[in-house]
Amino acid sequence: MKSDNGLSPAVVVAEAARIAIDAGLPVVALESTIISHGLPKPRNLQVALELEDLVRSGSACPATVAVLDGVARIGLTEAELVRVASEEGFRKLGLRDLPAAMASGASGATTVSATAYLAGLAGIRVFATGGLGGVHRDWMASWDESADLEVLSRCSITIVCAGIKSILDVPASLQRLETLSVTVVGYRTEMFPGFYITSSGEALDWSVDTPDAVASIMRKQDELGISSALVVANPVSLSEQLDPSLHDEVLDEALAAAERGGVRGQALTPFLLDFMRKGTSEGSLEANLAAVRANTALAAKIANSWATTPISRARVPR
Ligand code: PSU
Ligand code: MN
Repeated sequence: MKSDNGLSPAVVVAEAARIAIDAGLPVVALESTIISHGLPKPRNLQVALELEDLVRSGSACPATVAVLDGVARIGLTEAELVRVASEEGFRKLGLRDLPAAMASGASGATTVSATAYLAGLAGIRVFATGGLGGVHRDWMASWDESADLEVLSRCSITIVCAGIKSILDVPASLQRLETLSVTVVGYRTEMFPGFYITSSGEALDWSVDTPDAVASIMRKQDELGISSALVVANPVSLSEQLDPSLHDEVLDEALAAAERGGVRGQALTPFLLDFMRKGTSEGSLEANLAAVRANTALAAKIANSWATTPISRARVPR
């Protein structure tokens, strides 16, 4: 059964987002796992609301994505954002989890993989997050590679991020993105960002300086019929990065603690992020937030460059 816009009734696009998408206005998708599993309560709710406001003040329509009571929602009300930020037992849903969660009426936050897929279904082309998932540092033994990477190889989405989370094996993750034919461009940088830190030390092949330049690449993807993601890697500023030596020191402790505790699978990334936050007296949290804010603001600019109806000719619906 399909509704008017061709989507299943279990996939609901909020009215403001639907109007904006249909009118070709700028829209930015936001993921919810960073809210439910990546940030501490109650700060996470403030951040969820702040990110949506940042998109609006960048003249674009925000659409945070989550699954609530078995319904995939693209665009949440404030009450729904409160559920994502505070409900106990809220699950973490990658793309493969969506059918099971929806069939059982479960609620959960969507990761980059699930968000990219659902945003694409709804016709949203631009998405902002903090740091992508990637290959974990013990990948040769654990085979733990985030589904984010493979899903980005088959979703037509432009994702603005501060690189790959530095708790991961960044060179291996970049190698996987190359194998998967995902285009990666630095935003005003020749070096791939390091999530909490400005540079990962890995060089990039391509760099752009303006939102219009990103939109030009998106148009070329379409002209070529390429339906994989475009990763726009936007580094956290030097003044807002986590001290790199503190980063390396605490990360070693975090990885050792995860190993000792046998933390694996979906729990590993949230465990490492939380360990980093505590071990850096919230320094990693501030760097993470600086990155997400900057990525969200840049995503709004890219959505404006991409939109067929510039915002000056129509107001963003609320
Ligand atoms: N960016 C952040 N914090 C996060 C995430 C991204 O700044 O918590 C989330 C995203 O939802 C991403 C997920 O998809 O972490 C990756 O989890 P895993 O490594 O288990 O695939
Ligand atoms: Mn994993």
